Formats: sequence, structure tokens, C-alpha cells
Amino acid sequence: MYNRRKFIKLSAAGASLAALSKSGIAKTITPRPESGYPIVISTWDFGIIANKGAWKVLSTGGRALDAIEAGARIPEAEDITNHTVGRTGLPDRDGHVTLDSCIMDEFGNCGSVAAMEDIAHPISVARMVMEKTPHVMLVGEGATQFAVEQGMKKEKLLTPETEKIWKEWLKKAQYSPVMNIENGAGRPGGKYNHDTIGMLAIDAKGNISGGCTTSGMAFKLHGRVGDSPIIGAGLYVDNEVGGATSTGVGEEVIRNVGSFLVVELMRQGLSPEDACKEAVHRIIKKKPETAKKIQVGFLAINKKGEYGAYAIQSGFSYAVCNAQQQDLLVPGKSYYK
Ligand code: SD4
Repeated sequence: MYNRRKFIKLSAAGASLAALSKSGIAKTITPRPESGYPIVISTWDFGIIANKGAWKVLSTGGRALDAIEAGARIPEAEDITNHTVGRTGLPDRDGHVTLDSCIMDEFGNCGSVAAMEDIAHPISVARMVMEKTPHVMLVGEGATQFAVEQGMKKEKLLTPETEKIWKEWLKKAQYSPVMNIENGAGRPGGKYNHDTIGMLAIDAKGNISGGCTTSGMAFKLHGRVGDSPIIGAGLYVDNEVGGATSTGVGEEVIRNVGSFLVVELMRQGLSPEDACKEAVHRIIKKKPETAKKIQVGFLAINKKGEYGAYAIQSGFSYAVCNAQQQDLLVPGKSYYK
């Protein structure tokens, strides 16, 4: 079992605010339980550390977009134990670490990079694409070139450890993307199956932004791009309604334009959890046999700050951070128990 899993609940809001006041943050926090924000939620256990980075921005009155970038950068480059995002991500089958990421703000602006190599912070490059170009998406060498032109450092992302895992995989070279299932069945490095950080934040002004960043499926074909950098698939934000993000086998999410679907279902009045559930059901209905073997999870938040998630398989978790609690990990509900 995944022993990093801790379902930590701080017992009372008072306790967490007292703890915060030691660090001086409490002075700037105005808890707004009635509105449910500021708040940031993220996929998987490593969402906790990402949320903490985002919370530094949100708790001092910062913009949700800045919080998303700051938070996503932590698993991208600082958490070297995770092999599914950014630096230390597992490579494709030719040994290239290729990264996918996107970001979207409260105005509907968005930026994205796909299959980008040699740059450890794709979330920041995605933001630069959004803010400094007339485009939404840059891919491959063009994305790396743009990042370097913007002053980002080029570096080798394959580490001795990830190279070893890849070489081990090469011995059989079986491509079986068993994703996010707790036992990580069937592949070296499987215990690191918790792929992709998807984040959604609402700032103190009630504005919503989101981001998604990943090294994608380990040992994928060179050039393969998943859902994570695709606006509407891996991420979607509508400031009037809410936001959604996804994790799991990206092909199924792309086929169903998953995150856009979740946001549209919330627009029609579904709760975040029910919207995620319906999106999962559509994936299962279209390909029931495929769905038995794969994981897809959606995470969503609405304009009120209510949140929820749903996945095909059990084992999906998400992290929640607001004025009351900074390191809550919630088990996501799932179709298969
Ligand atoms: C992809 N959705 O590349 C990503 C990987 C992932 O949990 O999220 N895995 O398809």
C-alpha cells in the first residue's frame, strides 16, 4: 500500500489559525467560510506540498494564477522523489523526458506546452506562452527554444535513477500503461504511478485559475502528448462556474474533452463531485473493457469553493488547502471499489 498516504485532518480551525499566527501568516488571512475561499485543491498526495506553495500566495491576498504557478513548481522541480512531473519524471521509451503542462486564468486566457524537453518548469513556460505570445500552445523543440529565449535554464532532466528505471523497462519493453493503481502493477517504477499534478485555486477576490503539469505516461512513444497540456481535456476554468482538472490515461480524457465536460455539467447545476462522476461514467460507458484496466480521475471546484472528485479506480486522492486546514488529503470516490 502507498505508505505516504496520510489522511490528516487538523481538528479545529482555531488550531490551524493559531499555528499560522506563529509564522505571521494569520495576520493577513481573513477566513471566509461562507464563501469557501481562498482555497487551492490538487491531485494526489503530492498535492499537499504543491498546495503549500500556492497557499503562500493565496493567504497573503495574491492572485489565483500566481498561486497555481508557485504551487505547481514544487512537484515539478523540488520534489525529487516523484517521477511523474517535471525534473526526475520518467522518460519516454527512447529515453527522453518530455513534459506537458497548461495553465488557465480567470479571464479565459490560457497557455500550454507539450512534449517539451530540457526545461524543468513547464508550468512557467505555459504561463509565458499565455502572456507573451499570441498563441496558446507550443510543442517540442519550439517550446524549449521559446523557454530558453525567455531566460529559462536548459538542463538534463533524466537522472541516474530514472535512467536506471528506464533501462530496466527496456529489457522487456512492454508498453502497458497501468496508471495510478495503488500497487503500481506491472512496471518498474510502478510505485511512482501517481502521475500529474492538476491544481485549481480561488483567490480572496473569488477569481479562479488552474494548472496541470506532468511528464505523462512513462515509456510512451516519443512525441506522444496526453491530456494534461490540452485545454478542455486536462484542465478547464470558467470564472463564472468553476474549474476542473484530470489525471490518468490522457487518451480517454481527450476523447471525452473531460475537464470542459465537468465544468459544463457544473454550469447545469451539478455539484463538483456529481459532475466528475458523470464525466467518469461517460468514459466507462464508451469503453467499458478499457475502463476496467485504467485509471482516470477528475477533480473540480465551483464558484462557491465547493469541491469534489471522482475516479474510475479506487486509490485516487486529492489535497485541499484553505484557511482552516493546509494539509488535508481526501480519498476520492470511485466507480470500482
Ligand atoms: C497523461 N494524464 O499524460 C497524464 C498522465 C497522468 O495520472 O495523469 N497520469 O496521460
